[in-house]
Amino acid sequence: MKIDAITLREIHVRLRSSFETSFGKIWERRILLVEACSDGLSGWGEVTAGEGPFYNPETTDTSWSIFCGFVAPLAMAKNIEGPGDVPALLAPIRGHEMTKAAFENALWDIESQRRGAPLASLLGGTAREIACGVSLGIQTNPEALLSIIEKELAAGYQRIKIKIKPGKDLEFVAAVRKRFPTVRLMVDANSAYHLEEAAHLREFDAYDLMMIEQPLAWDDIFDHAKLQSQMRTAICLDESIHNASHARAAIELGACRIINIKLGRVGGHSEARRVQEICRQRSIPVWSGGMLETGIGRAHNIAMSSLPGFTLPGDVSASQRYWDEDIIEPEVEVTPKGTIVVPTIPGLGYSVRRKRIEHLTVRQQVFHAKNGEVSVEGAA
Ligand code: OSB
Ligand code: MG
Repeated sequence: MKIDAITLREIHVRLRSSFETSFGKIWERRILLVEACSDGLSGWGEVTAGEGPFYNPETTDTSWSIFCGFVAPLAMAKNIEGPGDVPALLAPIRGHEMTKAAFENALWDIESQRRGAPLASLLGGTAREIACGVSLGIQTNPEALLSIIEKELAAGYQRIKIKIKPGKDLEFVAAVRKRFPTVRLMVDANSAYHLEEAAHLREFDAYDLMMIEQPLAWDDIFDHAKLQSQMRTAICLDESIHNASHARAAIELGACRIINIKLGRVGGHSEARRVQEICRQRSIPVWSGGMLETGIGRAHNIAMSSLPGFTLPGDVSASQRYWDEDIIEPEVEVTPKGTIVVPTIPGLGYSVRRKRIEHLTVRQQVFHAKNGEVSVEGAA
């Protein structure tokens, strides 16, 4: 697989409604897209980093810098067999998983077209549809949250996740449980609590939650194990799991009973499959998280979610919940029973709306490989 060119773009897109987590509120997204070209085929990946270093250390700007300075030059320096070789190729770059994932995933898109096989089956996926849930940002009051939940349940979504933080937690959960006694419900704290608050966190045990996601520090595993031993509700790790060895450590220490796999956070499809496999061998259910992606990142999440072991509804939902107009067509839609049908055509399974992407682009850089030399075009 010879890489002829790579284009890195930054697009600006506005969310249909603001999204608030324990680390802040956002409305406008600055997203990097990677397009790789090989043998006349083009493949796409999305960097899932946030605008600021609040979920993990990566940001749109650090990703731009690492991609241009290190990922693109390494990627074009050597001939690789296929996308499965990318983790080893990029291993000298420590961290920056989301930046590396965008490149590796673009090559999976190409590989899937080259082989004429749908991306999902190329990865080993078998599910024909995936189960969908929604992730709801922190609301001003429980009433506002209840009316949003009513709407999402009417649309068919199979489980509700609500964001929590100290002061905006039990009261909201209690209100939701009272109004919707049987709904599949979970909470996501995005690292807003400390082990010293274990007694407070134990109060969540009264609400029959599927799980509490990432209650403690973003880089912790050990304290989560201590907390899990003190509460009945299953802990699900998100931020703490960057690779398969973290997943193994967390499971063996008893730090979680469920893992949220995010394709960007673990560095791409290859590592996501390894995490999935480790969890499957140990009967730990997994599900796909989301990072407010455009259709390109979403299409990759859908393919990943078709792997065995993705037995719980994920945060992968319809394009319409995020954007007035997505950058793929058709847009991602959810069936009345709350599923997304996994595409069966080669590649991403959706076509990329190049004109729209060009319209949204604020900067781009193109890397060309010619006779073993890399030439660069565009403004940084
Ligand atoms: O923790 O899962 C998270 C969004 C941004 C950063 C972190 C998270 C989220 C979400 C949104 O929960 C999921 C989505 O709808 O894409
Ligand atoms: Mg989370």
